[in-house]
Amino acid sequence: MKVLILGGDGYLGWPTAMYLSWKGHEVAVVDNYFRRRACTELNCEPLLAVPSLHQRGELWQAVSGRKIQVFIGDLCDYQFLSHVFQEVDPEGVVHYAEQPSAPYSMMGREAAVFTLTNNLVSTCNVIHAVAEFNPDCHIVKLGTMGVYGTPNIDIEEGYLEVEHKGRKQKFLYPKAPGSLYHLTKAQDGDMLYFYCRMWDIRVTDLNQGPVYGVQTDESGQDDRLASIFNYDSIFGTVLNRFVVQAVVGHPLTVYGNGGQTRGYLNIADTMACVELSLLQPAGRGEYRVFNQFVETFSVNELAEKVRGAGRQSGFDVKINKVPNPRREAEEHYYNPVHTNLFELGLKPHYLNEAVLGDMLAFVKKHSANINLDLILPQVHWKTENRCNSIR
Ligand code: USQ
Repeated sequence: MKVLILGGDGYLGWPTAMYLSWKGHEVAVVDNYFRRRACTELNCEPLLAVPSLHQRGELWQAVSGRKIQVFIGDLCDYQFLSHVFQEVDPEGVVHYAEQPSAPYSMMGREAAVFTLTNNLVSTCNVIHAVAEFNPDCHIVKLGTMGVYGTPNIDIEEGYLEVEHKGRKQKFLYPKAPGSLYHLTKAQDGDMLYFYCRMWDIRVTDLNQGPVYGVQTDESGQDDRLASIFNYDSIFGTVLNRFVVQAVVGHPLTVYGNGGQTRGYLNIADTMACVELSLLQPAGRGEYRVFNQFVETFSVNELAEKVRGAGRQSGFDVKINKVPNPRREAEEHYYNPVHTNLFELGLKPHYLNEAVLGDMLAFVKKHSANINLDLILPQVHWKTENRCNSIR
């Protein structure tokens, strides 16, 4: 299949490109280097420096014998996107090209406007490019479980059937996102659903939980192929951060009471879910939603798992509750349905001591690069608490 990966330089985009390329798909990647620029500007560089996207493509070709076509540019520029679309003529587009960090989106006005503009205009342009150049092309957009918030009822996969005054109707599941970033994912979902109804495009929205892990089968062949791995409080996801904190002997930063529960998945499962969705596409006019995670944990449970695995690997891991910089429920009901991807054939990886042991070993190998200043949270959701250095 000819696949265009938008955001192909990112934490998930690059491993997905290699995964699909290794599986025999014809892959092209696009990126505007937002993540690299933001890390440099905010001085929160990833654990290991990564070669440019062109260099990654060349390295991959040397290792695998397969070619990944590279385009550098901005999806908010429709002329650029049109050029890429015509050149690649994709059957499937994987849209990862959104500003992905909740704390970044809450840093201040400029970051908020950038997040809104980038995430919504890029999605709008992708929809228009599909409609203009190949209306049959399937859009697989990375969404987030965070669009649902933490309601006191079970979370269904995208839709909820409501009975009201004796009549029934299926609606998109109500959304209650907890950051501006998460809000843009609710808004882009609404936009895609709208164009499915108006123009009969095909869309799969993958409502993904926080991802953990760094190495995949493909990047394991050469560390220079590894994903961008952030452990700072802006771009790092919680389990990746805890593993780094364990290695440097910093107490694990549990925010608030630590009862916040989310659906987690291994980076390898993200790759598999994207391929399963591409190979079994949504129908014309269908807005299909999958809840993409494997198991749920509270932050406290994650911290205990890291402490246990850390002990096995010789690290003395301490846990410390820090005041929660976010506004989120710290104790809540959480029971999301997640059967669709399993029905499509997902063979999940579970979080266990071996997986954590591999992550600890990888981080230890690069531990000389860890900057302790990046561990504590810098961005506070309430404006009056916002940190001066970020404001
Ligand atoms: N947390 C801590 N300590 C930390 C970091 C985070 O207790 O040091 C807590 C947070 O308060 C939150 C939970 O861990 O309750 C998850 O935080 P996260 O930073 O791992 O995840 P989040 O900000 O929600 O965003 C990440 C990705 C985002 C994706 C989302 C899926 O950055 O792109 O959409 O996970 S979900 O969380 O399901 O919305």
